[in-house]
Formats: sequence, C-alpha cells, structure tokens
Amino acid sequence: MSESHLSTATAHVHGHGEEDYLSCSSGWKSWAFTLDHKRIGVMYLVAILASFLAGGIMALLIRLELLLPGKFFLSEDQYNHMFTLHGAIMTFLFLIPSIPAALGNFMVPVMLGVKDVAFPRMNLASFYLWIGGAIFFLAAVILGGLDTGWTFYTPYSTTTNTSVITASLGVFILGFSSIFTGLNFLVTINMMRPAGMTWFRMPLFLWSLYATSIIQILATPVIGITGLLLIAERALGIGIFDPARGGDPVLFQHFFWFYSHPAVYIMILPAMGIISEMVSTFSRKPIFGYRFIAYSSIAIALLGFLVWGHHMFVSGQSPLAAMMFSALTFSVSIPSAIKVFNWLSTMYKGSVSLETPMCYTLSFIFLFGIGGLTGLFLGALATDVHLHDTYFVVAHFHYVMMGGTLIAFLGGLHYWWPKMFGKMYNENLARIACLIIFVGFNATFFPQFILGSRGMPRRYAKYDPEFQIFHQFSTFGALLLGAGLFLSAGVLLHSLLRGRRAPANPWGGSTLEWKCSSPPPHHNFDWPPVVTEPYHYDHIQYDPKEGGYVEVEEVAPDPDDAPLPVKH
Ligand code: HEM
Ligand SMILES: [Cu+2]
Repeated sequence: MSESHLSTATAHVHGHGEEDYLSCSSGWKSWAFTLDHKRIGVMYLVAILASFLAGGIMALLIRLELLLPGKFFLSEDQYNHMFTLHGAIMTFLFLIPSIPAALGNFMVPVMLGVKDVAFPRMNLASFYLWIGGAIFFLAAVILGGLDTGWTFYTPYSTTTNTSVITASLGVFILGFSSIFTGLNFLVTINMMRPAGMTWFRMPLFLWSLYATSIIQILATPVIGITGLLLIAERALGIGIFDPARGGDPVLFQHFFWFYSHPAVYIMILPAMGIISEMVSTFSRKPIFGYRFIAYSSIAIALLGFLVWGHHMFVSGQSPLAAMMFSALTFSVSIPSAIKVFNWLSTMYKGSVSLETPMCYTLSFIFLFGIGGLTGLFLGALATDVHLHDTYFVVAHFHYVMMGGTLIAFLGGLHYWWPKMFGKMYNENLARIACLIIFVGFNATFFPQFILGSRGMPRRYAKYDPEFQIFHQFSTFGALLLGAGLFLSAGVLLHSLLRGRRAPANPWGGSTLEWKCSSPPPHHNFDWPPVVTEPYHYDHIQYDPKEGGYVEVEEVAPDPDDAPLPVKH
C-alpha cells in the first residue's frame, strides 16, 4: 500500500460531517423511491423489526396461556390462530429476510468495495414486494385468521375455513421478494468485484450470502408453486393434496420441506457469516481456516437440498428412503461443525475482547451448538419416532432459529450499528441486555427439551398437570427474554439521540466497510478502495484521538498484501 494512498484514506476518515447517505437528501420521497442499497437496507430493518415485535407479542401471549394446564384466557381455537400467526410471521416476514435483506443489503456493496448492488431497482422492488406480502398476511388476519400451523399441512389446510388462500398468496409474494434479494447478491458478487477483490479475499459474510442466494433462487419457486397448487385445490376443487378428492397429502409435505429445509439454511448461513466476521475482529486474529469456512457454506447450501425427508420419518415414507434421509442429515451437519471448530480455533490464543458483538458471538456458538446437536437426535430414526411433534422439536428449532439467527442478527446489528447510523451505544447496558437475553432464552427453551422428551406434544392449548412446572418456568423465561430484547432496543434507540459520534472503525475491523466513514457517504467510497487480504490486524491500531482504530504503516510490507493487478 503506497503512502499517498494511506494519507488520503486517513484524511477521508477524519473528514466527518461530509454528506453521508442519511443526510444527502431528505423528505419521504427520497426514502420511498431511493435506489441506495443502504437506505433500502434501513427500510427493511425497520419493517422486519416491526414484524418481529408483532410475532414476539404473540409469543408472549402463547406462553402466558400455557401458565395454566387448562384454559387461561385463550380458547383452543384462538390458541391455534395465535401459534400459526406467530410461526408464519417469524419465519416468512422476519427470519428469512432478516439478515440478508436488512444487514446484507446495507453491507454487501460496502464490504465488496462497490457503489451499489447490480440491480438497484430490483432491490427496491424486493422491498415493496415484502410490503405487499405483509399486507396479504395482515389481510389474512382480518379475513378470518389462519389456524393451520405455519406449515400449512394438508388435508387440514384444504378444508379449514380460515384464510389459507390469502396467506398463501402472501407467501408467494414474499418468495419473489426473497428471490430478488438473492439474485441481486449473486450477480453483484459474480460481476462487480473490484480489482483485487478475488474470491478468496472476500469477507466470509459475503461467501455466506452467496451460498444463501443459491438456495433462495433454487428453492423458493417450489414453495411458491406449492402455494399456488393449494390455492387451485381450494378455489377450483382440483384434487392434488386432499385424499377425499383423490390427492396425496404426503406430496404436500414433500413439496413443503423441499423448500423449508433449505430455507432453514437461508436463515442460518448468513448468521454464520456474521459470526465469522465478529469472531475474527474481536479475537484480533486472522480467521482460522478461511477456505474451509467459505467452502462449507457452499457445501451446506447444496447438501441442504438432500435432507428434507427428515421431517417426514413418521409420515409413512419407505424405510429405505427414511434411512437415506437420516444418513444425509448427519452428513449435512459436518460442514456446520467445521465452522464451529474454526471459530473456536480463531479465538484460541487470540486477544479476545468482550465488546457487545462478541458477547453475542459467544452466545451464538453456545446456543447454536445445543440446537445443532439436538438436531442429531431428531435425525436419528429411532429417537425421532419418539420426539417427533413434541416440544423437543420446538426447543430444537428455537435454539437454531432464535439462538442462532436472531442472536447473530442482534450481534451483527450491534457490530454494524455505529457504521449504519454513525452513533455509539452504551456498551455496558448493551452487554447487560445480551446477558439477560441469553439467560432468558435458556430459561424459556431448555425446559422444553425436557417437556418434549417426556411426551408433551407441540401445538396443544391444554396439557397434563405434571407438565405445569416446566411450562411455568418457560413462561417466566420468556418474560425475561422479552425484557432483555426491550432493553437492547432501548439502548440502540437511545444512541441515535444521545450517542457519541462513531469513528470509522470502532472495533478494529479489517474488512472494507471499516475503511469508509460512519455513516458511509452516498456512494460508499470516494476513492476506489484498495483491497488487501481480510482478517489481518497488524496494521490496524487504536488511536485515542480518533476514538477508534486507524491504519498505520506496516512494519514490514507483506508482498502477499499488495493489490492484485487490475483484471476483470
Ligand atoms: C445440525 C444441524 C441440524 C439437524 C441435524 C437438524 C435436524 C432436524 C430434524 C431431523 C428435524 C425434524 C424433527 C421432527 O419433526 O421430528 C428438524 C426440525 C426442524 N429444524 Fe432442524 N436440524 C438442524 C439444524 C437446523 C437449523 C440450522 C435450523 C434453522 C435455522 C433448523 C430448523 C428446524 C425447524 C424449523 C424444524 C421444524 C419445523 C416444524 O416442524 O415446524 N434446524 N431438524
Ligand atoms: Cu430440516
């Protein structure tokens, strides 16, 4: 890296108060019609957090109802509606778009060192499709609600008189929103990498989103068409899934899980990508096994298509199919385990500092570890027959989806918050919130493993009194968890009003997003960024004047770090 370049970079970083993407234009139109990936990311962030709030309130109502073995305040019917909407909102409106559409949209071009995604208009269209899908969900609630469970299993979903058609249309529209995001990332990463940004210099978050995009593009059409078939069956009376009309309900399960198992990797891969970024930054050590982590994302994306039958072990599929699906399920957990070992090895002998994002990282590794390992009991044929459709499954998927995706999302939000909004939050309170969330989460969901292994079925409004103590524990845990989430929301919102101005690089990160100012200027980089190896920290040091980290002249220039010749 030449000296003259360094000085421009430093001058730029010091040049706060220039036009950033938030202040460069104002008025509602400048947001509603924006093509800036950063503003679209922020709009997505607000939208998905609103869904998370709605889904979260429903979760608390479900847990409150379960304080008592009999009826407390929800009828059985209302209870069915409540858990269906909770699951559908959390999955389709929150978890699937969360990391890619909000944090990814903001960060992909910045981390790649480019101005925007490949198709900015399609990016905006994706956001409005999300809004459209959300409106259909809202309409479904108003027009009679939904009581099928988020899985829409036939033949119940072909016969219930709740709003299956409206909700299916919502899922269909949301699917296009997800495909548009995936397509944009795939093309952006393939075609727009600037000089020097070779595949293996790409931050691992981008690798994870690349793998996620493959799934989004290949799997989502299947759920869309399944929804259309369901609509055709209900609206036109064509027998596809309902045995009474000559259809096959198990076919629906195949279609549904052919999407929905890969979809769990749409949720977890981006989360793993964020963890890879944070674990290296806060250990101040190059990530261990970069290529293994990168390739394992692709391996997960591909293998994830081969295991959907593990949701159907008791549906009457042939023993041979069940054995194949079980074996494949075990094989897909290998790349996940590879990542976990690499994160642990990165921390080993690193100089680990426990800022809030790192607290979330540790929380993720622990919770995802439990979630993944309990998946093995479900993937094994003998044990799954006992555990299927019990609270054990509920606990498993909350450990992976909430302990995994949500925790990584929160970690990423705290990691990139100073970059996105230019403000630092109260570090101590944010850490306390993280701790409360961790304790509350385990108190909520750990008892559910015990409940499930003792035979408490999922989706029941009433239960035997012997289960009450575990349910009560779980409900109190949920209240604690909710309190922790509200605290972290309060800490972040407070920073917008009162927070200290964020430096360009508050954590000492080494990827490109830390080289532009906080918040980034409209076009991200005023000079073409020089791309070097990511995850090298020798030349990044804390500067008390800046209140953050700055690049210093390297002691001995490393020939490997030189920018590659321009080639496209
Ligand atoms: C080591 C990795 C994993 C393994 C071996 C595994 C295995 C399984 C199995 C066998 C089931 C079916 C259980 C049954 O219904 O009887 C299941 C359910 C489920 N898993 Fe996993 N899983 C893994 C990771 C994940 C991840 C990363 C996510 C999400 C981010 C996830 C989300 C779910 C969901 C949502 C369900 C149940 C859906 C429902 O029935 O409502 N799993 N898992
Ligand atoms: Cu699965």
